[in-house]
Amino acid sequence: MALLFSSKTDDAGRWKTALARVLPDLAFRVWPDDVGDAADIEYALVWGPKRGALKAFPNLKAIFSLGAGVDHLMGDRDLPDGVPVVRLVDPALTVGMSEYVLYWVLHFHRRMGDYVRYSRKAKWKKLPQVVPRQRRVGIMGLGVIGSDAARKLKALDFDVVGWTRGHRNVSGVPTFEGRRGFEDFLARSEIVVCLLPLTPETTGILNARAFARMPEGAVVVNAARGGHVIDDDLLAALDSGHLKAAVLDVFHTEPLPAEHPFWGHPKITVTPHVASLTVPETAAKSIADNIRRMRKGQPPEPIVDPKKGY
Ligand code: NDP
Ligand code: OXD
Repeated sequence: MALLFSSKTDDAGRWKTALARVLPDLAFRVWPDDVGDAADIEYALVWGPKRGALKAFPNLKAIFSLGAGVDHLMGDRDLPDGVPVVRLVDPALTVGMSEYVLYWVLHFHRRMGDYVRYSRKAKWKKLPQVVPRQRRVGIMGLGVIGSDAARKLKALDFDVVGWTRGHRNVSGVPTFEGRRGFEDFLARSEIVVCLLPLTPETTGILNARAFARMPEGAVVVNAARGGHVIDDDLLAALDSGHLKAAVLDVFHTEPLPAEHPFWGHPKITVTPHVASLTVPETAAKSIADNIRRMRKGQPPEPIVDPKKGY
């Protein structure tokens, strides 16, 4: 009985130690050099595995994503049939994402960027202060992460709403649903935070039309996936003055290429896909809990719906 680890970016050694602490009887193998007997592999823990590679394991019971997002897997048409793909839900990952969202919402709400600029010029200038109840924040995606961020913004008294596919009940957070709700959602949101999964439906959703619907001076924070944004449309919306600023953690190509116009753009802040990092020492518990569930004959959770892509 073994787990196969495959990732170019996550630390195999740290994961091995973290999993050994919570599941000492589980053998840890690493793709591609330490796979051992393919028949031993029951679980895969992966980030962007080589396409088709997971088909080689006849006894594979579950594919665990090393992150909350599963777009790195869903593009693989050669995933083994009938093996569930399981998203990572780790409270520490969620908290990190909410920290990132709250940090940037507070930054723009309190106009800290302006004060940093004034400070550099030795300029003593007070700006009008808006109460959070009058600051309209819109969260795209009220899943595990979006609902946590929305609840925390609500607790700070922001006027926060969410946008989802179907109805979601997040206490005190009104939701807009589906394509039709999207237009109204955008029109009322001064700070738009994208926390959607990347699927065929959400690819390119932050485009010229969406930016035009946002109110003049709106701010975009994308902590989801680079594929949600049409880069040229974002640049045009910022350069025309319609949007005030964008904070981007994720990109079509990562690392963001040195020549990309996002680097150094006066209205864009780039962070290197760090909105929240998967920490093996906490996330191992979620994997172990799911393996224990499966050993008892229960399904792991949450299983990705291949039709929805998340
Ligand atoms: P969930 O699957 O829990 O939630 C997804 C949410 O998006 C749901 O509310 C869902 O709606 C909504 N949604 C999906 N498709 C659509 C659509 N077509 N129209 C409207 N709403 C839609 O995901 P998580 O909250 O766990 O994670 C969200 C994403 O955050 C990940 O997929 C990943 O890309 C990103 N992420 C980024 C990190 C970083 O460091 N930058 C770290 C962790 C995650 P409904 O409720 O109706 O199903
Ligand atoms: C994730 C990520 O999906 O880190 O967890 O992007």
